[in-house]
Amino acid sequence: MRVVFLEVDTERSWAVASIGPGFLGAALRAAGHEAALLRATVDETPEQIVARMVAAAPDLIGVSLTTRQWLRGRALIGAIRATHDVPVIAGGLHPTFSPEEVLASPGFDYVCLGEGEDALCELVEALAAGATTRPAPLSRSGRIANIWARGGARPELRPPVEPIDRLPWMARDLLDEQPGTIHMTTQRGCPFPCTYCAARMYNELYEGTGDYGRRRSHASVLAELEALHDDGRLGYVIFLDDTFTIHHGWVRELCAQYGERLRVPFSLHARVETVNERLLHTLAEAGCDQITYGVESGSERVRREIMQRPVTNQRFRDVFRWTRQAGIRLTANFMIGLPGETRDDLDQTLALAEELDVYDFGYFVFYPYPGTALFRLCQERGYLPDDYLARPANHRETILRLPDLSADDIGDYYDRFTALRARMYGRRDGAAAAAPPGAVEHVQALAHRG
Ligand code: B12
Ligand code: SF4
Repeated sequence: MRVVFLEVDTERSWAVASIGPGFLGAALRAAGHEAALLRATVDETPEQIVARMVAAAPDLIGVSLTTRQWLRGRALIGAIRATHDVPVIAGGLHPTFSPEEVLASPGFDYVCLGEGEDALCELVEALAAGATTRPAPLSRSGRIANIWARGGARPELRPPVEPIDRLPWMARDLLDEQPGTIHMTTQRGCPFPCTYCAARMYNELYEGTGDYGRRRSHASVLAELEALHDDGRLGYVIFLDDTFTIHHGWVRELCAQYGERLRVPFSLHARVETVNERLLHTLAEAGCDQITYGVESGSERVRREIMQRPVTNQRFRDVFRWTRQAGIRLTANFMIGLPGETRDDLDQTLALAEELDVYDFGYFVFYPYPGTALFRLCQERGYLPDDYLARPANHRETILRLPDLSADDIGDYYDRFTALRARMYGRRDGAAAAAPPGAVEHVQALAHRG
């Protein structure tokens, strides 16, 4: 069977395509099926995308959706299905935590909850074996774990893939990477409890079925990188893991071998609580040239009481100083407009952003992702409008009605962050001219979350 993954761009394509289909496509190919990618760029009309999709001749369309991609994804799938009778399955963070809403939308036959490699292969086998009516039947027993069919009941969840090394390496042609830049994931799951984060919700989803937190072996990660190196494709490595620096022993061992065998510059995401001076020097010696830290707020109260991130501002100052001293470039992320935040808190955030003086930073208006603790709080307190799923999750304007901050207040702070960033870009103009090609794009691709 031929599965075509639809990648739904919501902005100019400055980044890699969704990671999920990279893994899913590799699993499908290993099972003897075909996988292809169709990227719907922002300039294309639905008619153009429908025509390209029809030409791609899918037996099944797969679409990976974050909440930001949901609105356009829904419209495109609706347009495709209005003229083309091909089954559609959606997966990723948004369908996993809003499955009923996705299945209620025209054109969506199946939703995959959680990890998709084994589930999608099973669905494709069932469809290939002659399931003529959709969305059911699915298998001899009528059910496939993780796959929710429209009109059916919520499925069982299969345990997380174990060992994670058994998964084939990502199908890189489905990632749409810039030549020379390689995106790697070495782990799944994050152990921290941040209340705004959708990534950590996998831990709750999988509670009772197995531990979602897993990491690949050094041998697996290095073998993949070496294969890419031998192909002449390894110019820069972006580690996409939520928090790369959780287990120092694992990181030190990887750095020792990476530094010896590959020596290609790389970047990663970390939390300030998970690094120390020694680790930062080890990373720098192996080739790490950039780290993105989630700062999120300059108000210790907001981090402690609202975000469940009880870390002090002094820790940021210390870690940022050590990172600089190790010769690693710094990027950071901030959020604006959380429930319970005040203008005073946002003044503190702006002040800390200015003080930390990073190479680049991302600043995002808070959007409550379905499934998260803050989503539930916003719903319970009536901050969330009823039609929230029909509103864009663009991180530039708030969808909330908050008692302590108006939409205008939030817009005002967003503009002040924009001005701060413009001043910062102005200051570093000379430095940017001297930066290696592609470095600024790496920063933009990485400065995207907490
Ligand atoms: C790498 C990454 C990116 C990359 C790639 C994006 C991607 N979708 O893969 C880039 C840099 C492009 C990116 C950008 C953004 N990201 Co991002 N990103 C991540 C990150 C850190 C890791 C993703 C990853 O490596 N996944 C590994 C794969 C294997 O897991 P997976 O994606 O869940 O896929 C599995 C299953 O979900 C399922 N599945 C997935 N898709 C499909 C499709 C089908 C058909 C099926 C059957 C199954 C299936 O099977 C897969 C394999 O098991 C996650 C955090 C996280 N841990 O998920 C945030 C995360 C996905 N990003 C997030 C956000 C908010 C963004 C941005 C909006 C940030 C911003 N403010 O600008 C942008 C815009 C993204 C967009 N296009 O909408 C949020 C999304 C929350 C939500 N509910 O929408 C997350 C969860 C981070 C967070 N803190 O909450 N991001
Ligand atoms: S924000 Fe980062 S550290 Fe917090 S739970 Fe999410 S991925 Fe983990």
